[in-house]
Amino acid sequence: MCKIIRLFVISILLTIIGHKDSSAMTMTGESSLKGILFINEFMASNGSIVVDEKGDYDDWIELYNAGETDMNLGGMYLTDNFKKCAKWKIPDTVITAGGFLLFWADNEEAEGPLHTNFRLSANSGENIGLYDTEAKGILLIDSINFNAQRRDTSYGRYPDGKKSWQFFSNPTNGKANKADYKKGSIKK
Ligand SMILES: [Ca+2]
Ligand SMILES: [Ca+2]
Ligand SMILES: [Ca+2]
Repeated sequence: MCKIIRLFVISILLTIIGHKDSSAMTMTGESSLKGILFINEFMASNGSIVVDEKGDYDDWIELYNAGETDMNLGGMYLTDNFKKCAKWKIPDTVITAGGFLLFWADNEEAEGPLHTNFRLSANSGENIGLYDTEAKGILLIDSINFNAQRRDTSYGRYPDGKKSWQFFSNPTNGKANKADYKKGSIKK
């Protein structure tokens, strides 16, 4: 929904200013950060794994910066609803090159800067979307549509930043994802 409206606006703008060279713009509706910044792991049913600053076992989302430079995420957006891309604006916070950053999806923004205004649904599954800043058109950086989730089990990419997703009985909040089985025995 957001994407279609944005592309429409961009095409109007290009028409108005007579701009023929669109190389500087991402006409596919995807951010230039796609493939660099990832939704890497999340947990929608945290019963006993990790607590936030207030001692709550809340849902969490881990981002991964596969790039070679530190990145300020300030102004980017996280959402659990693809029709509301700009649901929660990430405050000024840096994710280091090759680093991980954890957000609490607890709908308790008063608890700190990294607490979103939504939770994740473990029963029916839901969406997570990461979008670029308003100045960059709120273009899609990464997204995941997930099904029902298991208690105390996270779901994430393995290896970090790659296409394949799997459940982890040993969640790695804020750290590199670790497969449950031994390395070398991965079935493709
Ligand atoms: Ca909390
Ligand atoms: Ca939700
Ligand atoms: Ca992890």
